[in-house]
Amino acid sequence: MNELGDRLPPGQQLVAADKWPLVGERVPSPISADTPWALRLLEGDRSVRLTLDEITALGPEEFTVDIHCVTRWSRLDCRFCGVALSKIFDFFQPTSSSRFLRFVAKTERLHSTSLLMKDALDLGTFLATHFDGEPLSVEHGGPLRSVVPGRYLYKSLKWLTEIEFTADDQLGYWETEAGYHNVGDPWKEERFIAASVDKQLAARLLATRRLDGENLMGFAARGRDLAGLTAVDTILRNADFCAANLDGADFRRANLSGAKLRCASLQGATFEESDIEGADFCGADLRGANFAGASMFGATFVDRDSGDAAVLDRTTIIDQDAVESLCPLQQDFVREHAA
Ligand SMILES: Nc1nc2c(c(=O)[nH]1)N[C@H]1C(S)=C(S)[C@@H](COP(=O)(O)O)O[C@H]1N2
Ligand SMILES: [Mo]
Repeated sequence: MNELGDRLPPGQQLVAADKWPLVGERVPSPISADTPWALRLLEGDRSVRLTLDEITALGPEEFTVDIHCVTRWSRLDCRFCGVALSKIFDFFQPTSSSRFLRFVAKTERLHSTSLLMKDALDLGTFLATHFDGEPLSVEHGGPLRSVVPGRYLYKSLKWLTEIEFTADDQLGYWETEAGYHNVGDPWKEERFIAASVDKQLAARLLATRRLDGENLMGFAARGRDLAGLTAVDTILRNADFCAANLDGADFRRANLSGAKLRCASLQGATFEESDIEGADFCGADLRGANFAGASMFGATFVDRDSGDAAVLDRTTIIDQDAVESLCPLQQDFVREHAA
């Protein structure tokens, strides 16, 4: 246990006090000045529209909550203002035939996420309109976002425009696209569903060391000798390369979000333009590795508890703004060793 006692879930680290990273979509669909934001509540063929003022009139409250992103950063004591979901329930009175909630965003891809109604209520879900006393900024989901305390932040939807009450669960965007766990309890580290890559395909790919363009979420290659591997444009979310030999590997534009590369040998490997958010490089040998253009929120290089520390030196290339996006402890470590 660390000095934060029981407030930081396993595998999470704190962002700098003044930082709130942006994840996922950055903007809602354009809204015209003459159509004010509205929230549609929907069950079967019954629907009700509420304006922001009507939502606020249901009883505004303050909520101070900790947020935990699946890419391993957390932010404590976030001060929101908004309306409890329970008040929306009291107002709309969904029937007993609905068990799930589907939150839908006003964005181009109609981003959505779903939850059990009971869980949403038990966790104290609310609809936020303000953050730190100011209207919630557009990039963080203003004018209206849902916040589900006690779940990874992908369950908290930016630019909320519809809540549908349904009998059956309909998986959301990240849950289908990224394989994120449909519950997402940070205390149980429910980050990803267990994806399994076809065994024969995996064996063939491991033999040829050519993974380019494949979709290999959760790929298991712990301890393998894969020097010179190519994985350009490969989806390797949550893959396990712990202690593997990946010297000279080519991970350009690969998605290695949440991947485990602990104690891997990665001398001269390239991660240019890749997504390594929440990836674990603790204890990995990163001499000569190139991270130019990589997105690396929440990536870890040193593990304070186990002492596993990546080997970085002046030949390790990491962009300055990528270093700044790391959590403080990781930043200090990378600054001290690289560059
Ligand atoms: N509409 C919408 N909501 C979304 C997302 C998104 O891409 N679109 N991403 C989710 C994810 S994965 C996270 S971690 C949080 C990020 O919120 P933030 O950008 O305010 O930190 O929003 C969640 N809600
Ligand atoms: Mo996320």
